[in-house]
Amino acid sequence: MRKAEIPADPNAVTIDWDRTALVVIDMQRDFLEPGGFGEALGNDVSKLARAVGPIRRLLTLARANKILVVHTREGHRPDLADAPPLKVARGDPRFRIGATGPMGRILVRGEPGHDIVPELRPADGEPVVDKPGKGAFYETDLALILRNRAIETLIVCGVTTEVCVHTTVREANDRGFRCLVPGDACASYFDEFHVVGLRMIAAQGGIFGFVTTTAAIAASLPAPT
Ligand code: TIU
Repeated sequence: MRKAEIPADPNAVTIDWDRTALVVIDMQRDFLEPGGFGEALGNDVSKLARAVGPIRRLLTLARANKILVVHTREGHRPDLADAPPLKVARGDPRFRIGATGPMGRILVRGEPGHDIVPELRPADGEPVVDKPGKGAFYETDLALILRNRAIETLIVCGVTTEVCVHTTVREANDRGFRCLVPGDACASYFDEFHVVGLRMIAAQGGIFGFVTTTAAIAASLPAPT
């Protein structure tokens, strides 16, 4: 047992690092770089870059302290058999899921755009969960991976705050996990959604999680040597 108290909104939480996982949501080129899914949806993808530095710091800390790291990627099979037709049909037909862009077919597994950005590349042995939806538990083996390690607390970071991070935190909360969200290690295409998304998590006594910072997490762990 490695207990720590992490300052958070609305209150500090006590966690056991041996039963905690860092879950990095969808830090994929398709969302962060021009020519992918995020831009196809009409977004300014440069707004997501600010989460990269804090997530790198969390990854370094987690790896140095032997904390489980799980990465997720949103995307679909090349035949799109797992892509709901209504999801595919949304938006400009030239830039839909499965259409070919500068980083390969948009939001399709195995394509360059589906990859995690190079700065945050998974280390050997870190599970990568491919998910067809916004939530990381929906039609994936994430719950099994976490249960096999007796995980009870998730530190959830990544993109975007109000879409895949939020959906995953809500799913995790309903499954009995305690969720800590370092706000600076999350990002959104919409400044106001990022702020309000974090407020929604912590409101009502932490209705489905606790909002903290990368610095607060770092302060509770031995620094990497
Ligand atoms: N569009 C948007 O904000 N997000 C997504 O489509 N997926 C994730 O959040 N990963």
